Amino acid sequence: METYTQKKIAVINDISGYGRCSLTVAIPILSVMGIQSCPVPTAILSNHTEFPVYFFDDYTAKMRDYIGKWKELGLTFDGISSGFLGSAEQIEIVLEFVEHFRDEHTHIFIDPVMGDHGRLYATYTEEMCEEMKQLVGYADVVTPNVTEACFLTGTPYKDSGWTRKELLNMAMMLQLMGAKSVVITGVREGSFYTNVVLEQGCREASYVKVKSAGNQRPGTGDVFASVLSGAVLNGKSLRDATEMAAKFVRDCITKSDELDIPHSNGVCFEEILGKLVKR
Ligand code: PXL
Repeated sequence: METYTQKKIAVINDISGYGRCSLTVAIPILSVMGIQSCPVPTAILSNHTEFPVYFFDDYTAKMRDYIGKWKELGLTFDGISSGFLGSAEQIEIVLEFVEHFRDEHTHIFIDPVMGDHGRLYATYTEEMCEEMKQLVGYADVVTPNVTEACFLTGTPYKDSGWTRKELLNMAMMLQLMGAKSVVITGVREGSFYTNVVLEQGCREASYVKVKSAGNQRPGTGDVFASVLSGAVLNGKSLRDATEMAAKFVRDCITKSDELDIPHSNGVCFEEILGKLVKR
């Protein structure tokens, strides 16, 4: 059994060469927060799928061999996070990974990257939705956006006009599916984005409101999930971690608009990464 004082997280996510999302966001953010990130690639893309064309190489067939070596080496992790998954079988692989590597201290972060603006991503199938419902049951923290929360709970989607009661109901449904704590991200409330935080054992949610700084962009969910997992591993409460993540995303959007970064290029988080440095 290894013993390290620095925290380590296995990051199960894709690598997209252009557009700033998934691993190209997670690794630098976790590093600057003082955490060792250990990627498990799920797919290799030339760029994310919100561009009109993309090359997509599914890594499912290789993942069990890749993970098998980690098992042989007896590696251990303080955290496991999963993001974009490219096939239904891959979701099974993540379930197996969690079953094998978790112990009573491991934090499991499941970001059910399925879609946005009421629609599933181009690569997402019905079968994957069903598998994802199971994976959510293993989460210590699940971080869906509103679209994903709707797909997971069978709730009709709407762009705006969510009541707190409706949001709390969705978060409770996700807990009934097995997730310990739930953070529903980026709910538009007037000129604010609200994040609904329902912690394990709580009957009431807390609502982390951050003034909107501009439109959400591709990859903001990945930035949010990375900061949140890093902050929780560094000992912050889920509410404080949510606030840190939401404010960092807001600042990324402000900076990207200031620098006139095209929408599809995501957020230029690199410019303000220093704000996350662990002191
Ligand atoms: O940001 C989520 C994400 C991750 N990975 C890939 C994506 C997207 C969103 O479009 O296409 C490949």
